[in-house]
Amino acid sequence: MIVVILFPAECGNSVTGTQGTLLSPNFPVNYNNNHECIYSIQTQPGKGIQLKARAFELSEGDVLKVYDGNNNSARLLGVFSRSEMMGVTLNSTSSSLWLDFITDTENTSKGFELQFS
Ligand SMILES: [Ca+2]
Repeated sequence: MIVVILFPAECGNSVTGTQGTLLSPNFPVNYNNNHECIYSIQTQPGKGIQLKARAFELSEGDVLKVYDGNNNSARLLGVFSRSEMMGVTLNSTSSSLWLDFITDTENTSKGFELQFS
């Protein structure tokens, strides 16, 4: 059975399904300083995940790290700040993605809206 998650995950959530949306905390209102949010995505075994940003706006010093697996020791697919993830499509080789959103002590921005499928 395929479970489709239609509601967005919040900070620190994990989602299981073949498509969905991930939002930064408070999106589209600015995220907070000194945050670390972990998102994990799990799709069907044997299937990869494609991840794209519909919106991506981080302040310098705040980063989103994307790992190809189910923890942060998996292969790093990319580290993104400012608007660096706009126009980028990430493809996992595993059936999970692990995202680590880390904000520093000053300056916040709108954050991100990511779509996976
Ligand atoms: Ca910041």
